[in-house]
Amino acid sequence: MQIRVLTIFPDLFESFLASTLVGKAVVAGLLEIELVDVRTFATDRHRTVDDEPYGGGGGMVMKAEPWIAAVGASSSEGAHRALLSPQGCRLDEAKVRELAGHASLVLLCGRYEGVDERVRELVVDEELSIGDYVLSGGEVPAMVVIEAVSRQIPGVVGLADSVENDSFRRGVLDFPHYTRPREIEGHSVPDVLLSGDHQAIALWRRREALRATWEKRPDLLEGAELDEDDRAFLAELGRRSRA
Ligand code: 9D3
Repeated sequence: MQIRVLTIFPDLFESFLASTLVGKAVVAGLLEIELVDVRTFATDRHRTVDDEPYGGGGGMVMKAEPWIAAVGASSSEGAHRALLSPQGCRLDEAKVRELAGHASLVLLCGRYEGVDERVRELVVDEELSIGDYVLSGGEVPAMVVIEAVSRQIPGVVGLADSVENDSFRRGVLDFPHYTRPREIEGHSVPDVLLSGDHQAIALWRRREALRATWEKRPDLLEGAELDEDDRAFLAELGRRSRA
């Protein structure tokens, strides 16, 4: 897979790429990432990338031409072009899998009050947001997209020393984790985890995962894959809470 990032702050990506699983995927040849500095596509003497908004108002708007030129120069035929923007479709695990299905992605990171609308009209296939809160630009959202999409590439998660957490695929949150020491300020590791009884541990983990989901994200249970035991346990939680 190939991802091109169009930004006026390519430096923001350096330590992200050097220090994370994404960087390992690049080194392993599973992923190719290209950073494109949009400012190099500005043609005037001062390499201007922003200008005042038509119609007035506060803030600056990113000029269309450098973006259109940057996409034209760096977009391989058939690449999927996504603009990170607060007006975008909210990113979730289903959207991440869809993005990972493209052989080539181009991520456009806007800044300032926004990007001239002609960029969206002419060279963008879709707009993506990472959630309903205000950030300063599309760079951090692009890192979110890159990290989530990379994990979908076969072999990438195996490069980490952790195993994949596919909780969102099944609609249930993760179970609680513990490591040494056994006790901290009166808070002990549950005995079952020290029992060596793998079946009992698996049952405990499943139930704690269900409990966490029920308490923290009950909305996820709607789409969760649940068996008869799961449903019985959730029904019991419900009865206990009403008692
Ligand atoms: C306070 C400015 N807002 C006026 C209503 C508009 C606005 C413009 C530009 C808000 C944020 C931004 C910059 N953000 C992004 O480019 C962005 C973003 C985000 O802010 N939140 C979640 N996902 C994304 S993706 C890109």
